[in-house]
Amino acid sequence: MTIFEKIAAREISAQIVWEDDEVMAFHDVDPKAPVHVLIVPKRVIPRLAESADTDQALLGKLLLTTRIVAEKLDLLTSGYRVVINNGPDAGESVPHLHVHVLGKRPLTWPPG
Ligand code: DGP
Repeated sequence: MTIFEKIAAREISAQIVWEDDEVMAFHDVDPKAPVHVLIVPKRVIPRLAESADTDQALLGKLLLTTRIVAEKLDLLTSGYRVVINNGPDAGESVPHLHVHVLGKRPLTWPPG
């Protein structure tokens, strides 16, 4: 099981922001901004590069869930960044696809 599957199974605790039968959103344990939430599909896709055409609806759902998180955590006006790290050069550390939502501070561009 991945760490995020264990969170979904309540074997590891997390501060959950949103959940339904397909996805869950919870606060990152090592936040890089005042708001740093991860959105994770309950069905494991290891990373974006290993997604398939049949994952289209679930991938769309992950992006649509960013709006729910932004509404819940008051990011709609101030703005927020959505990030997916894929593979070593991007710093991916958990092999279970996840979308980062970062906000509540100005974020520099380009990212490091
Ligand atoms: P990435 O580098 O894109 O693979 O991001 C993985 C993120 O997962 C990283 O920001 C830290 C977070 N993380 C790792 N383990 C846990 C955990 O047990 N609980 C929570 N809430 N977040 C975790």
